[in-house]
Amino acid sequence: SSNNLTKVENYRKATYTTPDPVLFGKAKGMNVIFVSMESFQNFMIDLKMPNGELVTPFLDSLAHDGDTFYFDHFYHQTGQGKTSDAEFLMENSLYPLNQGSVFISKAQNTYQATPGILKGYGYNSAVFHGNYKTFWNRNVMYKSLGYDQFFDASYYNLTPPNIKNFGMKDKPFFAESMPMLENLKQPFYTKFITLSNHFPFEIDQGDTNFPKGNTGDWAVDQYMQSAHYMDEALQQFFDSLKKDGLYDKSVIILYGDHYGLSSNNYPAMAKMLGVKQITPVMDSNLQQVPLFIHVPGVKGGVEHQVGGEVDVRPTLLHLLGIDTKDYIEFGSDLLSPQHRNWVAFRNGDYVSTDLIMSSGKCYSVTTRNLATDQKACNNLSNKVKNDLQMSDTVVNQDLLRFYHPNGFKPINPSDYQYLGPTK
Ligand code: GP9
Ligand code: MN
Repeated sequence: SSNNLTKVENYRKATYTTPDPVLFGKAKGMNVIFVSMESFQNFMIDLKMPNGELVTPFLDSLAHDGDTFYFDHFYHQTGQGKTSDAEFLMENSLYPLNQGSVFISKAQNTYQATPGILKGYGYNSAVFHGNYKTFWNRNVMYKSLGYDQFFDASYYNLTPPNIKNFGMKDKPFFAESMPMLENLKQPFYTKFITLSNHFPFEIDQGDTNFPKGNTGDWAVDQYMQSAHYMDEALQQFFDSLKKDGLYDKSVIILYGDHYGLSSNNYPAMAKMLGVKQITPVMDSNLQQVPLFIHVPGVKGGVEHQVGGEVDVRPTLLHLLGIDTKDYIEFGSDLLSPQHRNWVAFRNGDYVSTDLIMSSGKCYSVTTRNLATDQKACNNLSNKVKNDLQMSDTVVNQDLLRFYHPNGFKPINPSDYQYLGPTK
């Protein structure tokens, strides 16, 4: 109801994070290139094989080159919608649903997503993904988000040896995407969704020289190898962007969509990480996924603030010089000095600078033991639940139908058709 919308609007006004005045607009007019790194967790950054070799040397170099922002306390916030939940968080700054996939159950809603917002600034938008368009109901949802084009599996050469598991392997995926990317009208807003590092993390012989791990847990061992393959594919993608000049004109954002290894793998992971067992606090830490943001001409560095996928939208829009105060969103600009110091997980758990709620139990960040200040835990718990609930109200009641941000032209899904390549 409009009553509920007013409540949400007031909440939103009270939680809005003002942008950093120095960084605001530093990427104005630039292209945007998102890369969703399948199942890629943050503990992999700087991880070495027993022989001392880095597992993901390219991403490690981004983390330390000083030109890229690398967020090392950044968390996924996905639920059952996995990759699609991460996409939803990133582009709407709303939480996904408690159950099922919001891409499937709420694709007919009204959204004010980043592709739609950027349309008003002359941007053209496209998604690249080596699986078929109906997976996760993307072909329906992307219309509601305002995506102009969707280069799905039908645009790629899906014959062996290019395919594995869900679709295109990352190396041929990026290689075949380049001409399509280069043909887009600029400025563009694009998203590349990788696939190779998906469970069961299998890599064909000859696709990389990198060995499997040797923990004895096949999933963990293959994860090392397939993450390395993805790392090589990303390096190849960056090289192509540098060669064709897009690198200097584009904000590049890479993020791990959600965890890849689960509690089934914790015994082997404990061995690998050199600890007795994976505690609830460590389980919470393992929900960290890396986030990288490269802005041409802007110095980066390692950023330790606690944040999550919901926070990326305001961070990006502020870099592009678009103030988010008129939009209903639940994130907080990661690069703002006023960035909020907690992140909500979909199940009501959370992490803040001081506290960790893991499986409903509250721990202290400093001692890593059960927290003594129960009141502080409960306070934050209530804040987190309220944040999730407010977002759920927006999504479940389709409240953005009634909301009209200044200067935003409503998205009409029937304006879009993803017909496939013209043969
Ligand atoms: C499939 C890809 C993987 O298109 O997005 O999906 P996931 O299982 O990670 O959600
Ligand atoms: Mn995924």
